[in-house]
Amino acid sequence: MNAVQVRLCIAGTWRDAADGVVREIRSPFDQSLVATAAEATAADVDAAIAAARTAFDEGPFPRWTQAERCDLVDRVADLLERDAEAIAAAESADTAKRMVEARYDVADVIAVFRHFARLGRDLHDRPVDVGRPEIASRIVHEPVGVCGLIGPWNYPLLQMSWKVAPALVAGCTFVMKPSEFTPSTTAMLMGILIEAGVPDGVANLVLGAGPVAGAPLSSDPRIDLVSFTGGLVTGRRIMAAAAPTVKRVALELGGKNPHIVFADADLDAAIDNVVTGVFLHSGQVCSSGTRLLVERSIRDQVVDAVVARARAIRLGGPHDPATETGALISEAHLTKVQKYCDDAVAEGAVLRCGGRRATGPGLDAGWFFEPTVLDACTTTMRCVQDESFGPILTVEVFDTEEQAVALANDTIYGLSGGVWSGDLERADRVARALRHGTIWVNDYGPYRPEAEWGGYKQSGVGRELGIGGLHEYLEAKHIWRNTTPARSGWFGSGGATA
Ligand code: TXE
Repeated sequence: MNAVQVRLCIAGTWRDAADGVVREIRSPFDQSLVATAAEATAADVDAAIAAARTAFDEGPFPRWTQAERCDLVDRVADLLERDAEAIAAAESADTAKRMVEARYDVADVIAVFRHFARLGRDLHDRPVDVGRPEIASRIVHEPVGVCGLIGPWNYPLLQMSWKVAPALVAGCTFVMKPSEFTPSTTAMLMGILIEAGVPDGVANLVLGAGPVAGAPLSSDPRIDLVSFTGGLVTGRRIMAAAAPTVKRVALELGGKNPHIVFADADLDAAIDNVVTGVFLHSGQVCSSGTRLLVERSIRDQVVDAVVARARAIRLGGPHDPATETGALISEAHLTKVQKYCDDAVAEGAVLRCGGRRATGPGLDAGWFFEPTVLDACTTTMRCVQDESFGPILTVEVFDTEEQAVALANDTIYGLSGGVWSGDLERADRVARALRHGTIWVNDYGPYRPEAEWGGYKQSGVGRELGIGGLHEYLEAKHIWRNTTPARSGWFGSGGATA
C-alpha cells in the first residue's frame, strides 16, 4: 500500500503545516509507512479556529433551514457509502484492526449521519403554554457556536462522526482534531464534507499532537463547545482548560466495565460474550467488559472456559482471514499494558493466561499483547480500578445480588456493564441499580445511533447519539411574545398591584 499524504484543511483549503513538518503514520501491525500527516503548528490551529469563528458569525450556514442542513448530512452519508471500502481500508491501515471490523465501523458511521439527519427533520420549536391567550411563548433551538472536536485512535472515524453529524445538523461550525496516530479517515471525511457542499470554514481539520493541535480547542475563547473522546487524564485537563471561558464540555472518557454472570444464566452464551466483550479489538474499546464478576458456585466453570477461549484467540494482521483480533495501537501503549499486568501480579492477582507481548510468525514486528486473564482479584486492586485499554480481564467473585451490584459500582467510572441471568426480574433490578450509562442484559456490546451513549461519574459528561447527542450542540432559547402589549404597572404606581 502506498503511503498517503494527509494535510490540514482550513477554510476549505488543503494545506501543509506552516513549518512544513510531517508525522509518519506507521502500521501497528508491521511498522510499514501508512501515511504522512501534516503536523499543525499553533499558527495553523489559530487559523482553523478563526475560520470556524468567521463561518459561524458571518457565514450562511448557521442560518440555513433545518431541512437544508439535514439534506446536506444525508448527502454526506451517500458519499460515505460510495467510498466505504476505501475508508475502511484506511481505517484498518492506521489502526491495524481487521478489515471486517473496519467495514462494520464505516457502516456504523453512515448510520450515525442518517440518524442525525432524520432527527434534525423532527426538531421543532416547542410551544410553552403559560396560561395567557395573549402570550405566544416558545422554545427555539439554535446552534451552540464554534466547536472543537477531539477524537481518539480506537474508533477514529466513528467517534468523530458522533460529533460531526450532530454539529452539522445543529448549524455549528467546528475544528476537528483526530488522534495523531489515526488521521487518515477524518481527512477523508473532510474531503467528503467539502464535496457534499459544506461551506468554507464550517468544517476545518487540524492534525498532530494533543498539546499543540488539541489543547487550544479547549482553551481558546473563540470556541464555544469542546467535545472530547479519550483518556480520563486528558479529559480532566480539557475540562480545566475550558473552565475560564465556561465552554460547554462533552467528555467520553472510557470505563472499567463490570460483566456480571449469575449462576442461573445461559452460561454458554454468557461465556462467549465475556470473551468477546473484553478481547474485541484487543480491549481497546471504551465499553470493554474488563471486570468479570461471577457468582461463586459457577466460578471455576466460567473462568476455566474463558481462559481456554482466551488462549485460542488468533492474533494477526488486518488482512489475514484467520486473524481474530489485532495489535495494540503503539509501542508506548504496549508498554503501558505490560506494566499494568505486571503490577497486577505484584498486587496478588493470579495470572491464568497471557500476560506478555505476543510473539511468533507474523507478530514480531507488531504491538501484540496476549489475551490475559487475571484471577483472584479484589476491588481495591489497581487492575480492577484503572483502565488498561488492553486485552486484560480481571475476575472477582460474589455471593449475593447485593454484593454483585456493590462491586460493580465500586469504581470511579460508569460507562457500561452487562448482566447475565435467567431471572429477568432480577436482571432488570440489577440493571437499574448499576451506575453506568449503558447496561446490556443477556447480551454485551451492541449500541444504536438512536440510543444515548455516555458515562456516569468519571466516565464523562453529557451524552452522544440518541436525541441527547443532538441537544449537546443546541442552545434552547425561550422567546416570549406578547400580542397585546401593556404597561407593566410595577413602578410609579406603588409597586405590584396584585
Ligand atoms: O489518549 P488521549 P491516549 C484511554 C485509554 C488509554 C488512555 C490514554 O485508557 O490508555 O486513554 O490514551 C488528544 N488537549 N482512552 O494517551 O491522550 C490526543 O491528541 C486536547 C479511552 O492515546 O486522551 C487525541 O486526539 N487534546 C478512549 C485525544 O486527545 C489532547 C479512547 C485522545 O488522546 C490533549 C482512547 C490536550 N492536552 C484512549 N492531549 C475512549 N474513551 O474510548 C491529548 N489530546
